[in-house]
Amino acid sequence: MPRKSLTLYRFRQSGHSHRVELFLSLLGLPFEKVEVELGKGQHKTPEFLARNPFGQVPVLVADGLVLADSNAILVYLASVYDQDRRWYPVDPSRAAAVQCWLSVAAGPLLMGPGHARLVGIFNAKHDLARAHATARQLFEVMDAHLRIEGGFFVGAKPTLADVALYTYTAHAPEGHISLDPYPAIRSWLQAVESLPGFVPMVRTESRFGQQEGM
Ligand SMILES: N[C@@H](CCC(=O)N[C@@H](CS)C(=O)NCC(=O)O)C(=O)O
Repeated sequence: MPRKSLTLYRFRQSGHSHRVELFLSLLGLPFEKVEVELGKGQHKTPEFLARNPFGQVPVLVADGLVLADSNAILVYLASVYDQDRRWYPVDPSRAAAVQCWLSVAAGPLLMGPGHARLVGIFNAKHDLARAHATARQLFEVMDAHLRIEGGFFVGAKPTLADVALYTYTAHAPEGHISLDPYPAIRSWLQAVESLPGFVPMVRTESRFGQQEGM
């Protein structure tokens, strides 16, 4: 297995950053963390924009190779370090199923629970009602899928789908979204949290406070 020097540019409250940090940890890969202070605009400096013109975290530098976009980074890490391809299956139908959930993580998971959380913790100007409606629709689909599929999103073992979906689902209560109505999602969160190498993302105080069942 190639041993590269890995540097992760991240922000501690960024779920996209945590997604990558979680996978590095699940793979048992040592890496250096560089905190990018979004509040101070460090992601919009010429130096950072040279690494990612979108001015967003995370960015991973692997032996000089600069990679942006959390899901692209997950695919890269799985392709290089998981020789058995357990996390990103070679089988076309399973690979497509994983890719489908990566798209969900970049779409409704961000627009729903992700945006609601930004309202809760940073008072962001997103439409909260719309974010809540998106989250409700998404979590109903995810919960129903998990009831049929069993333990994880694509089969009985964890894949990149679970890594990509974990953080913004687990932190949905920070956006005033209860996970109480979704028992299959709650069991799945526990299953991810039980994986060897699991690391949590820091909980952030939300303007909605902590409520029962959240
Ligand atoms: N598609 C990107 C989205 C990354 C993203 O939205 N990062 C946020 C932090 S969670 C960010 O850097 N926001 C600052 C900005 O967009 O200016 C990914 O998956 O990495």
